[in-house]
Amino acid sequence: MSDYKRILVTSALPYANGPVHIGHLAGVYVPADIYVRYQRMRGREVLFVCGSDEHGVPITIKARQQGCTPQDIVDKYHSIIKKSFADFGIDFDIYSRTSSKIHHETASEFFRKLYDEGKFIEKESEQYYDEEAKTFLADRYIVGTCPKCGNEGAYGDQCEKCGSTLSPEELINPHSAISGSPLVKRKTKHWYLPLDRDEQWLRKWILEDHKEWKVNVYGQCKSWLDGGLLPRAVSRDLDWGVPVPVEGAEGKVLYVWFDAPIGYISNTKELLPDSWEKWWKSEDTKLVHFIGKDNIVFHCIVFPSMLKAYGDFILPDNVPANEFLNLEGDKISTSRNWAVWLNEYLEDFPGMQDVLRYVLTANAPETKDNDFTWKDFQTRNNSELVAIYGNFVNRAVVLTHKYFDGKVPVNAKPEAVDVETLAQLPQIREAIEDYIEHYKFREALKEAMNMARIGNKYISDTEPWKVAKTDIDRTASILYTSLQICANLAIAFSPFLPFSSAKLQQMLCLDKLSWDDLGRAEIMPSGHQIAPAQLMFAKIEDAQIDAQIAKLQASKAAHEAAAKVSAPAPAKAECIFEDFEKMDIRTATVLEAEKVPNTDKLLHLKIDTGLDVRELVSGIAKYYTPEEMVGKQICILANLKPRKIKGIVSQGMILMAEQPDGKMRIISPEERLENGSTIG
Ligand code: B3M
Ligand code: ZN
Repeated sequence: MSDYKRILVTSALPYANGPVHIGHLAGVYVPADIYVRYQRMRGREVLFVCGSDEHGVPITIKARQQGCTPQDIVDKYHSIIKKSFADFGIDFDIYSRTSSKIHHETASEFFRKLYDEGKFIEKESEQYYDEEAKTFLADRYIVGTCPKCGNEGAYGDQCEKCGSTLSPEELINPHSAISGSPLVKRKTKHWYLPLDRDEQWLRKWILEDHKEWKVNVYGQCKSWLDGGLLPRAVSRDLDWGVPVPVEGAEGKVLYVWFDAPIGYISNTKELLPDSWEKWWKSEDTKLVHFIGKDNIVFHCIVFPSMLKAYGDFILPDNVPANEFLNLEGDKISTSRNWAVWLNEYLEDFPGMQDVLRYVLTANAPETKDNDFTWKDFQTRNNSELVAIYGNFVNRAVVLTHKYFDGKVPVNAKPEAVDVETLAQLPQIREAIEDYIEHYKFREALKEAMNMARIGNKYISDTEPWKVAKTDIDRTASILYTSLQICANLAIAFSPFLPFSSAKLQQMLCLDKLSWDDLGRAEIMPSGHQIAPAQLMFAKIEDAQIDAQIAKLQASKAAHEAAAKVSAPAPAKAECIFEDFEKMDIRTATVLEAEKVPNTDKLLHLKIDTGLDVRELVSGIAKYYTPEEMVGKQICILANLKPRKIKGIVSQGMILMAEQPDGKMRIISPEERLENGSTIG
């Protein structure tokens, strides 16, 4: 902190196309909030900026799916996300959004300055185009069959079924997701940020000057830099986003990863129109970006390169990115609904924000991916928060009321054990500070919990309830010491568990918690009145945990059932050529067709097989009307033993292709052949 005057903290702008889940909270927002609360308590000038990221292709896809506008989508999720953050005490100075006017202006001006100064390169490239919908297609808008797993709904960038990363070229039968039409390529012009030109200074700035960055962050940057940087397109052919402010760029917007980080700047500007520049342009501001690991390259390489190209801006001092949090051993996934959504958590565990904050910090994916399990959640609540922290505070406060009318007693008979116990507090303070300054929030929280452990052990060992029978002066000293530890706990936990600290502060009737008091042995003077005990943490019963696990299992089962419906039929047992040869398969043409009365699946057809004219019944009425069938060339199994169906003798069977979900299409030769042509 030494040579900085103020700290600007940003946390990744969540996409406004869904609510936030525990993975977001654990990876980004809780650590950022702990850091900010701590710095504020130390009296430092801090600004904590965030907002919704409201552009990008997935938002437009969701809008299309739901038959509404992208603005409708972002309006909905912006408010859900904003509320979740407020509910969990994530204490932003501003939470704004990138569809705001000020953001559009700021991002647009940013681009324009770089453009005017010739900082971009312009390039024409060939992009996929949908001639029917008259629009260029982002990779997400291209669908086809996955070459790896056969999923027919794979996207041009990824197959969500098997998880493979794809490019549109790899898809089998790629077509537009908008109109279904085949793809054509068209020339289009875009602007690129020539990152290759920045390689030199980026290497020095990161690899030499920021060796202190977290190993996961440093390592990822190093591998990007070692791999060589390429120019990156900063515009897209899309109609949702910040329009490219250049003549002739109609139908083009800034790439979402170009405008989103500028959102940090526009949100600061929105909050502080007159003084935002001191936060972004003066060397004595320390800029820290809290993000998840998938955002590292954008914050460590692309955004710094944009800022440097613009000039005047400071670069981040640190980018403490976290790894991912898994859930019950599985990757958190929105599409599979494998997640704990914050809004749902609060419905099931009202008022228990701090429990989640605690568990997510204690188990934070700081150096590697970590797993959240409901059992661990229950254990940490019951055997740490309830049994240690809550239990200690409760005993100290209840006994103070019992023996001393709720007044901090006089420290009448101190002993070595009290002095030794209190002597540990300043050491813990130092450790917490050191850990937080180095973004090691799990360790810092462990220290705070150790303080509670020390208090709990102290009160158990000294047994003031027993001592009271014979030596009330000694009881007074024990409770005096215990209450001072309680006050220390309220401070130490406050960045991590703000709601519980506020409760404890109220119980102890402390006006304000000040970090400067942490470690002190006489925060509350003798005679200071405290309030009655309140429950700090409640035990979580097995039934509550079982219900959560059942909820997840149900969502997994639903997902698997859905997947089964669309899985291809299993392969049949091997057969020999002679088996196949037995079948007389040939072409035929439908002469007449009508519905079979009183059924909704069957059509009654008269067909010309080249050998004869015959009748058959086929279960295709759901997929073809009689009128559509007349004149169609089909393929039939001609020697199938005749069967009577609804009173009609059906002589043969039409060959159909059936998709896993039941959709059917007739099979016919690529071009019309004579009726009776054999198939084999
Ligand atoms: N919207 C969040 C994400 O990747 C992305 C962050 C932008 S930060 C400028 O989930
Ligand atoms: Zn696949």
